[in-house]
Amino acid sequence: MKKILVANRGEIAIRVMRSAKEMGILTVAVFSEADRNALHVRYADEAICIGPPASSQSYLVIDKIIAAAKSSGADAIHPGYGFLSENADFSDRVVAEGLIFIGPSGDSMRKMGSKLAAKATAEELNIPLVPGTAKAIEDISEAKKVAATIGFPILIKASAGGGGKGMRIVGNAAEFEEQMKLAVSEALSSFGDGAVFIERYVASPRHIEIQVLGDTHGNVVHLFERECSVQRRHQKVIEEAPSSVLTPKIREEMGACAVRISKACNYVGAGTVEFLLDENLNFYFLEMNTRLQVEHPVTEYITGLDLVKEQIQIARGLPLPFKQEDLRIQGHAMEVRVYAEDPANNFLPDIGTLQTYKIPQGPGVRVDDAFEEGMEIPIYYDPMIAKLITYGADRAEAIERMSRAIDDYQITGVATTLAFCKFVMQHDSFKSGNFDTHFIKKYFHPDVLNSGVVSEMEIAAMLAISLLRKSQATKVVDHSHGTNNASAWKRNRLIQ
Ligand code: MV4
Repeated sequence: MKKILVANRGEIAIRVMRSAKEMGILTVAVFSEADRNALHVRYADEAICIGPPASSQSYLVIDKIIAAAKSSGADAIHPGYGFLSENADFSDRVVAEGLIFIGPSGDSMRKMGSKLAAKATAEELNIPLVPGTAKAIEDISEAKKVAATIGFPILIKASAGGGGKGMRIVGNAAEFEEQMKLAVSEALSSFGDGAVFIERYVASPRHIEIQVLGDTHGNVVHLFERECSVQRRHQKVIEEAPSSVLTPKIREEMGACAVRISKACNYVGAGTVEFLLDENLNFYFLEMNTRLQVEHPVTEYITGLDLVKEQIQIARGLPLPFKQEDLRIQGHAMEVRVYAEDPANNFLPDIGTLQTYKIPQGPGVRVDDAFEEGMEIPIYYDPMIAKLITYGADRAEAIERMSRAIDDYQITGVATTLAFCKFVMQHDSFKSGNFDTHFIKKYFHPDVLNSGVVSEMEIAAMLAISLLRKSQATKVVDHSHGTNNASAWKRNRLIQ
């Protein structure tokens, strides 16, 4: 493998290219017309325009990606996450064209792409599942009986869905039939597949996922877990590794289940097996994601591995260079996703120019981004500006470092979720590790972003300083030593 085309954009395209460069492999970027000046284009050894801004006319068009690979002489394609990364036909096509797909086969993707098929595989392997129907529901009265034995509330899920799409909670038997019909028609129109199934509704779950790596020789290891329970409308906000609640025994059991299900679908490359964990620490298999995930850096921090390099070596046909017993968790890592969204305004995406953009630095701080000061956030794609990842000897240090890094992050020109992430880091429930997937719904209200940040006394002090400054025109030194929650750079901006 001498040249990799990265079929993606933004931070993940750059992330992949960095590892390729370190391995002496050339890189090819593809870009839409909206991304002409994007950093992934500048970072690559060469770049090819693949069409108009809409991803349906550029980043999602298999023929254009293949043509770009051919014309650039790339011998491999890395799909990143999102876009074509979990498209089984794309994986097959890349291989059929004589190129290397850095990821699993189309067959593995298909086996895990259907939730019902994945659950059936898990059941055969004695992997715990949430009680429910094992097959698509065809007979509503039959399903109603199953629901009654499981007990309400139950959850209806679409087999072709994922990430929470097409889910419906049903509180009692009276609502069941109507909700069922709605779920089927929604599944049909959204996914072209009306298959739905039901599960007992786990009321206060945590979302724990296990990272796996499989090679082409049948070896599979797990790289422990990530906890992603802090989510907003199925969009992950905070991720960490390890989870603060797993015991070594449960970790080992979940890891073994993840390895078994990966082996069952002949998994090759980096993948993630998702579980729900209930209050009694019972875990249940949910689904498998057949790609490198957004939150992979927290796993890199605690294992010391470079997951993209591992993906590349696996795609080259090399056996995994370590065994399960060689792997250890070291320290604790935390990741927050910085979005151009306004937490004070129902997280509405905010577009605009990054007037100020200065990233935090220092020990244990990593920023995966694809922006520079003065750049615009394009409207066509995901509004994620960056991933901010911190590492510490333990969870408390990772959190303290994250709070500091958030304070040091300087972004003006667009609203961001940074202050919201700081709120989470400072919350007692989060700090104590006592939280579930309802954390944001339970604790977050836009008002919390303002309370305590600037007191009346501080406003009076700022006013006094600013008046003094005007009259003396000399530099004012701030001696408040962070007595409020705003970082010094923000306070000074207020003063000016
Ligand atoms: C559940 C559940 C409760 N009970 N299944 C949401 C995403 C999809 N992968 C599965 N999801 C859930 N499945 C049962 N039987 C609750 C969720 C869920 C959730 C899961 C993980 C992280 C955040 C979540 C937020 C809401 C619901």
